[in-house]
Amino acid sequence: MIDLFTWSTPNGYKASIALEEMGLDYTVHPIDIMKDEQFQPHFLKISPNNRIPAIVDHDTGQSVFESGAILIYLASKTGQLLAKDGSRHWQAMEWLMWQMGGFGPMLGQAHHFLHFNPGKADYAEQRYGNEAKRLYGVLDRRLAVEEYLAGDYSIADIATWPWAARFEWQQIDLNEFPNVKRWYKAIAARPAVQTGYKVPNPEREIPQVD
Ligand SMILES: N[C@@H](CCC(=O)N[C@@H](CS)C(=O)NCC(=O)O)C(=O)O
Repeated sequence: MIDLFTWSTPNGYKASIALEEMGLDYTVHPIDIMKDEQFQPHFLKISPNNRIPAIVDHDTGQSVFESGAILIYLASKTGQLLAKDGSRHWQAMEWLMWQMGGFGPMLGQAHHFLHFNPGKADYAEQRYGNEAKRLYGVLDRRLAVEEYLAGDYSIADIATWPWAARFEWQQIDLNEFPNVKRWYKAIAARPAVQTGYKVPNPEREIPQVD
């Protein structure tokens, strides 16, 4: 059994979607970051950077924070959704790190300035709006030559897709990125993604594109 500490955010969805895809049993512990629950001492013991998601695997006694590390941990535990070695393994790692270092952090800033605080900082809105478009272009070019980021569906897609699901907050029109749109819809149709997206809030609906 695995304990999952999470909230309804892109980084949280990565963990719940992976657990669903891999068919692992888990117990959800909501950490309401709007109420500063991420600063509770019991949570800081397993996630010292006060951020969700985090897991505790009671089979092994291992706790893991940072969504990328959680995805690699779960893939290693189950042997699923990450090629064991060779080129496809390293492609998945490349795109996972691209998401962790670029797509997630830059889009997080786009949410901050474009969605939550419009009109407060023109430079920041331009900077992160342009960076969002650039990153979607990178993703689109990759998905023009591969069905998924590392060939087969993998933890790299699970890391990236929940951030693309906030395209409206980022002022991104997925029709301008047809390969991303095709990939987005294919992943949105997966039952495990639909279930994982409702953790911990069952009322959350996946944003749809025509
Ligand atoms: N690099 C971390 C980022 C996690 C993160 O930013 N989590 C946000 C929600 S998406 C959070 O917990 N924020 C609470 C806070 O900033 O105090 C990861 O990928 O796990």
